[in-house]
Amino acid sequence: MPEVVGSLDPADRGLWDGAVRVLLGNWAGTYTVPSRTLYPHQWSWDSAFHAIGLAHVAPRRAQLELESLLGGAWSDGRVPHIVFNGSVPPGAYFPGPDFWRSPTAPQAPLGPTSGLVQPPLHARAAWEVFCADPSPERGRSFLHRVYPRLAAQHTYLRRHREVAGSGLAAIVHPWESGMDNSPAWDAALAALPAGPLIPRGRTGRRDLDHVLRAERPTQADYARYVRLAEDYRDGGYRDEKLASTAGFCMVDPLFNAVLAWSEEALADIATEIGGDAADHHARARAISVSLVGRHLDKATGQFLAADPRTGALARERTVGGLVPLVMPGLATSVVHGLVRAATGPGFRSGALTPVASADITGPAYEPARYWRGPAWINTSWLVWRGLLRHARWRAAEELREGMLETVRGAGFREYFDARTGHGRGAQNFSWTAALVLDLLAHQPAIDLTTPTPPTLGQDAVFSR
Ligand code: 2M8
Repeated sequence: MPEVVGSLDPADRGLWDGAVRVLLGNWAGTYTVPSRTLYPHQWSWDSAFHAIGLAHVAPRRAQLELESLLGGAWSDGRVPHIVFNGSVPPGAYFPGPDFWRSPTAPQAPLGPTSGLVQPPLHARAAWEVFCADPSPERGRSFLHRVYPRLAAQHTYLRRHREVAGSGLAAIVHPWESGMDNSPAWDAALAALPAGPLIPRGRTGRRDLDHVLRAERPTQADYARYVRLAEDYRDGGYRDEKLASTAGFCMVDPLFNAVLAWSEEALADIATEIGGDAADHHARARAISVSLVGRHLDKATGQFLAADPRTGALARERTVGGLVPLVMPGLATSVVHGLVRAATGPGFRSGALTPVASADITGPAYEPARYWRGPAWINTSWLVWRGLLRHARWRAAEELREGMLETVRGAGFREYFDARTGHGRGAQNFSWTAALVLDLLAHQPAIDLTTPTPPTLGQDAVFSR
């Protein structure tokens, strides 16, 4: 039994056990499905979150989760956003393996995968899995195995997605952001030709069989997603056209902040296994400098997405603009602005709530619809880690408690109404469960009932 479990109070012990049950129920042999019904395959950044949670209860499973995903990597280094499970009926998820036709792409592996990517959290997850492993030898041999593939994942982003020497990586589809129908993509999507509507049913959308229509992307959005994915597929999943004006191309603050954070983790991994960390540190810093230079909106203190071809910033404020808190090298004034935005009325409806996915006070806010307002545990967790990084103990503890309170009230749902805490989307959702384990494993740095936070070093918070 992990040490932390003994120190939990009985209510949290129940929450811990519930989270473990969800992860056991969703375990598929070498990885965890995000949801048995809605997402019956392996998803890329989901597996990184799963591994971070599993590390506290089943270190070997945490390793397997990451290694099975990396086993689906393409020869150009890209880690696909979905690795399909051949034993799941092909029509169970749309767009399924037949749609992506990955075996026809020369860079793809033998097994069916998608050709898109997702936020590269994997090196960070690998490092956390190593740190939590009670057997340093087993952990180190895991790092030796995964380092080359993690480094190749970053090389793919640098070689094929980098925006002119900035260190920043562009995404070519909203699915690559992980925040599929975020308002940040509205203008870019509206400028694209609409594809045919996708029917619901055996050959079309399956999500609406499992989740309320009002909680999922609209038909119009879906038609554009599918059209864009088809175009990328029909172009052989090549990225040379990134500089052309056709298609979707955006620089997402969340994606790049996670890239910088993972690049730092690659530096730690390289050091641990006797490699050279200097390049990784330099890249992490370069991403941070470019993101601050080009994407920081000084008026609101938060980061905005932009089309790198025109430099035009998307005006919509979303949780993605707060996640740069995890990056290295931020000036105090930048941290200050981010903390103000992350704790203000745009993203928190009360002290003890998670972070809304889109500005609650903004015109695009929709309380129930997917990434257009509901609070998600994974993005809230990223903001929480950012707050810890910058020693904002009280704000971090309020957010940690807000996430836990929301899950205590509504269960391990996929997302939650940011104002009422009402559960939305899939039930028994894996990353919610995994990250609850991580939240519970971190004992609070402060007691919220004390008026002034004590000064603690960051190491004290992360000691286990
Ligand atoms: C959601 O995205 C998929 C497409 O990739 C979908 O809606 O069908 C997003 O929330 C994404 O971030 C997540 O990785 C995936 C699986 O949980 O579901």
